[in-house]
Amino acid sequence: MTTAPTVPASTEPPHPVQSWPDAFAARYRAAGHWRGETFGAWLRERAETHPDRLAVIGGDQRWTYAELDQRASALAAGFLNAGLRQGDRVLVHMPNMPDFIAVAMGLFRAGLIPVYALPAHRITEIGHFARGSGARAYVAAAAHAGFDYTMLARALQEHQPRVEHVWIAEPDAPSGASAGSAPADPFPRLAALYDMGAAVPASVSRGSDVAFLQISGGSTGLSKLIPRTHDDYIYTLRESARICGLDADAVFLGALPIAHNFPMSSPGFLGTLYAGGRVVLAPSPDPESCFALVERERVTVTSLVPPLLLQWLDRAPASGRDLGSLRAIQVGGAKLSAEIARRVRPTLGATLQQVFGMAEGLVNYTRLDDPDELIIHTQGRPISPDDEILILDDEGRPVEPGQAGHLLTRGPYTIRAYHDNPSANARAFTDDGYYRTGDVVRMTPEGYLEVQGRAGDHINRAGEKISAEEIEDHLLSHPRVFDAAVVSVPDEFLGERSCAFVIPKGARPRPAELKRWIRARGIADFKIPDQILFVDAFASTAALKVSRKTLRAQLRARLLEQEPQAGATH
Ligand code: OOB
Repeated sequence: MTTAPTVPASTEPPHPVQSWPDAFAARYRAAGHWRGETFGAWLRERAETHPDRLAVIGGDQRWTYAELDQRASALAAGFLNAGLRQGDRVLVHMPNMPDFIAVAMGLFRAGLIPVYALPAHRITEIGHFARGSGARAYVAAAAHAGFDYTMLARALQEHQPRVEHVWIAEPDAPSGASAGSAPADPFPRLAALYDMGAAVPASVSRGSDVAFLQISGGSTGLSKLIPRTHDDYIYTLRESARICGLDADAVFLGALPIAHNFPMSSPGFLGTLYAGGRVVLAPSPDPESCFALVERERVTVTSLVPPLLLQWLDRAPASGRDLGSLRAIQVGGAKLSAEIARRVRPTLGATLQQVFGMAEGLVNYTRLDDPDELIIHTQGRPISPDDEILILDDEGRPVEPGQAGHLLTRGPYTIRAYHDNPSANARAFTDDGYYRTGDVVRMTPEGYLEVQGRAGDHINRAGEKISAEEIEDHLLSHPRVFDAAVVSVPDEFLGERSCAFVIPKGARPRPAELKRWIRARGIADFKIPDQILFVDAFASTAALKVSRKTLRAQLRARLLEQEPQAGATH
């Protein structure tokens, strides 16, 4: 007797979607926010209107709009020829290099979905994104800042066999040719795809399709994946470019890693290209290399996090560089102090623009012509008249005007759900679709937001978000750690740094050993605790009844009490 072969349950991971209730979608379309534009189509349109205008500059590459468009098409064809299918997810793990932009545009054109990782991410994070997104391919730079990404690619394929394809970009490889010496790894080179001239349509997507997955700052546990649609994201590009005064003469310097939502789209490199301007990519954000690029390329605008701004302010006067082309310096990602904000115009000769945004959506800007008072003291107001803002007390009631409370928001470019994550969605979104940002803010009489801090337990280290829980889990994996709690400590330079309280199990390990241990687990360097303190116990008798959140708050208070100077040391 024969039995029918058992069909394994489908293991196809879910396709990313993002949808707003019909009435909202209709409203956003009627208002002209969502226009059915797609990335692939607008790039082609720009390339046809001004083919010879410079679009992207980085390393020794200078690409016009026509060249960028051709490269996007060649990559789109190459990815599809290799066997990827429309809707497949592709991890993009690259520093600031022109290939990054060609890859993003090529994936859009092919209807493939980029998943953006930061250059600092390591195998643990990349594995998590690969699993969560069901990625079938990984595109990385060969090496950057002393790290070999081809090793990571090998480890990734070993652990995630679904990642069938890897392409490696060589920095400064001569265009259209593969790099000179034979690579030490088995992976195909991205540059080889540029040689395939196959014709592909400008776009195969609809405006309502998910264009890419961005990663969340990760306030609890590991980062979540954020599906953004062509319609919603292009709306932010169009409006951000307008609010920031970008046009065809704009020259944007990508100093922060452009995989991050801020330099990507607020207005970032995508907003600049959308406006027909020019993008200059800095390989590193350090002031000297950036100042040289500002002078050489006549940069008009850039985006920085507060600690980087501090370095720029310190080094600009003695740099001997002509920074006179700079019109606006955008600062965001973490709270900027008024003291520092005040120094921007006198020192850099440019208007400060504060930017308070999140990869989930909502972005606020101070406007370039706002009075100094608002530019220096607030984090701006929303992009859209249809951004809805709630500021609620702990019980969920609206606060009195001018009082601080929890910021919730919904609108034409704020997501309604994370990708494939019901438990996170239940926590992060209200029944009527508001996103709980986790930020505590107050609103000024002019309708501008002032960020007071975070309600949740994450550390905002120079704009890089670190989840306390994620690092505690890494510490707990060490055989000599009984318990651990990670808290944020104010830091003059970083804004916040991380401190891990550890209860040892038996003999106390050395802090350096614990740091090595965590690093060896393959996570981004910025997540390694800046400081490790050993304690015998966390709290007195009630310890078991204390929530992690309360515990972290107690430890933090204890630290600041014992070391009042903690806020002033590095
Ligand atoms: C940006 O995006 P994410 O997703 O890395 O982090 C979002 C969080 C916010 O919820 C807030 O806690 C913090 O970063 N944040 C700020 C801030 N800008 C962001 N806190 C105080 N002041 C600011 N100006 O960081 C991001 C995305 C788009 C544009 C700008 C920043």
